[in-house]
Amino acid sequence: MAYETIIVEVEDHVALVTLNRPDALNALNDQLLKELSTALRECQKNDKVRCIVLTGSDKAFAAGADIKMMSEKSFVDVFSEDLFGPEPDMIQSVRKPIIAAVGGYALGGGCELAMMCDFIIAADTAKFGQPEINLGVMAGLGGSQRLTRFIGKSKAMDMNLTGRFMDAEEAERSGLVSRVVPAKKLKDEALAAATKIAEKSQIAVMAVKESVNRSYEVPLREGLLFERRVFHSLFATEDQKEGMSAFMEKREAQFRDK
Ligand code: CO8
Repeated sequence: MAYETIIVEVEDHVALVTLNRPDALNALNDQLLKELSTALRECQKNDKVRCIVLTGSDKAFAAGADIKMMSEKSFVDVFSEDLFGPEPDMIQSVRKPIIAAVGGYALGGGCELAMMCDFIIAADTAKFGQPEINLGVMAGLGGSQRLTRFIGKSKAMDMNLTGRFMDAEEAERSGLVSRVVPAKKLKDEALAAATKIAEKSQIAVMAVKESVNRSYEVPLREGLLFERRVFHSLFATEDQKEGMSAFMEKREAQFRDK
């Protein structure tokens, strides 16, 4: 499918999805979110894709939801059309891992989109923020919920109430991002991480994603039981036999996703 607001490239089992509205610093509008959710659905169906990297430009991962698109809307408009309701649900339902590679601004909906991914690799130029308060509104895609779970109440309140930006170093220290890399290496580092994931058993990879995400939904006791049962179930796979045999035979495992 031809897209206008994103670019999708598939190579070596990794899909690189690049947000591409440079004139608006990749601000999220209806078209971009629809194209993104369609592309991710295609990646989910495509057997050649084993991991996904979502990125933006050097200047901006995404500077938020499109303010120009929203400015004239009323409550009735946004409530009736359920503005930005369905697409995030679609992104959440992708079972293959999605790495956000964030350089420059990740603000408002941009920060929230990055948090919908499975983990964030940040360039040293990255700036995260929930500045919706400056527009007389508030976060609407996870900035008051996911961010609070990721970095804790105090910092989430600070960011959402003052609208201040957090640089990459603080974001790593606070647990928002998994690692910080030089801006020039951002794409390569994210693709290398994705390639490494693509080499694993995809059954185990999906099990990991489901299990870690579960930890945000259920109490610890339930989560631990879920984890243990999923761990047990992986013993029904050929990949478990192959992985453990390969270790004992001191060779690389050849996973077949079975
Ligand atoms: N929406 C639309 N256009 C934007 C946005 C945006 N969020 N951000 C930047 N742009 C546009 C600018 O208008 C400008 O376009 P033009 O040249 O036509 O005037 C172009 O991108 C370049 O931007 P700047 O000239 O402002 O670039 P600077 O380098 O001076 O500043 C900033 C960069 C700091 C990123 C600045 O652009 C900025 O503050 N942007 C807005 C950030 C923001 O407030 N984001 C939050 C938006 S609201 C939101 O995300 C809510 C999400 C939840 C929705 C949930 C619904 C259920």
